[in-house]
Amino acid sequence: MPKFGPPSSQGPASGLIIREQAPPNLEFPFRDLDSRITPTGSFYVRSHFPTPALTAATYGLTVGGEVARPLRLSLDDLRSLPARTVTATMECAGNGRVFLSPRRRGVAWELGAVGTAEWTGVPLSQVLERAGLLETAREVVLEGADRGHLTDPVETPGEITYARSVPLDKALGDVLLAYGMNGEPLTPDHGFPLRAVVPGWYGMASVKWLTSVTVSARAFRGFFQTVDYAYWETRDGLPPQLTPIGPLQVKAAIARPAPHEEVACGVTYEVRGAAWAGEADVTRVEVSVDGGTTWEDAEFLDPPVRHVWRRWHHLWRVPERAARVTLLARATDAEGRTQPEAHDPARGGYLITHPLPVCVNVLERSP
Ligand SMILES: Nc1nc2c(c(=O)[nH]1)N[C@H]1C(S)=C(S)[C@@H](COP(=O)(O)O)O[C@H]1N2
Ligand SMILES: [Mo]
Repeated sequence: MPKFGPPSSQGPASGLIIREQAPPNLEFPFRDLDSRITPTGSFYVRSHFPTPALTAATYGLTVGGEVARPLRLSLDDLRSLPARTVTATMECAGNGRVFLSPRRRGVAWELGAVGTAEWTGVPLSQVLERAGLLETAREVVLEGADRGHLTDPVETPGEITYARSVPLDKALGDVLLAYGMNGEPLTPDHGFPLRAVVPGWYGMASVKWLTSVTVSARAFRGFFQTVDYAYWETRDGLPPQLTPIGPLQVKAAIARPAPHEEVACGVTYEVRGAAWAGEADVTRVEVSVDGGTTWEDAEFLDPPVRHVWRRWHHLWRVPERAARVTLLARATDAEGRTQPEAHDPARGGYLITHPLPVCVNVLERSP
């Protein structure tokens, strides 16, 4: 494991799709999916506010709330604790939004607001143990150093920070306070010097530029937990309630062919993609090359690893004549959960897990 020095001065690799210049919202061109680990320079960036300028020397993490011993930890303190490296897939809850009709508010992600990295850091449980949880502890609120004044869809009371909570059992389970990404210090856009990584959850929970951990006795109801990153849930005979988004939902995505790619007729084409889920393993991926009428099993290229996507492929006999073809993929997890046929409007612009159509042009002559 290399030493974690200052952040690399290197910006994102060329080739990320700019969805928003400032703050940086950059998409991985999903057709480029090759390795199981996404190189850091190709990893999507989703930021609500400008990247805060933090330095390793002055950085501090405060730990407070329902704890016996509030703490302030420097980066060196954190690096001196026993480290762990975990591989986890992270997906933005709005990934695939551009496929929704009618259009939804939010960044117009196509397929690439998702990636997989090796994260190195300290388990949150270790830090909470040091602080000593009180009986009243129920949630852990993670707060970043980035801030801004929002006016849409509601006006915030001046500047607010980016903050999200995780329930106590998840916080004590596998949440990591990460200072390393793919064997290097975090880059500024990915949260230098410290971020949370909440494996198996949508990306919004993995708070970047983490500066405070507050143990709370009550459910946190901040902006990014209620107004944003929530969906309408109906249960127990009650009217619909806005519920914070949490675990990843099972999903397969097609990397190749890319939408609107031109494919030569009569060839055997290697359809490739990845599939992921929340806490359970993905156990099956099916592909349709006729718009969903018939499905065939794809073959996995990776073994199952908890919280990590599995790449898959499927050999497609492309029609002999010019045609417009719609490909679809759908995954199933070890608990038998699969993807819905259509997007549930109760999910708004999030949790877009119905099979997304990849329409391609089959050409008579090689493109
Ligand atoms: N402090 C802070 N943390 C944040 C965000 C943010 O805007 N500010 N965006 C969240 C969202 S919505 C996602 S999808 C992930 C993206 O992480 P990445 O930019 O490293 O890919 O970070 C999450 N953590
Ligand atoms: Mo996100």
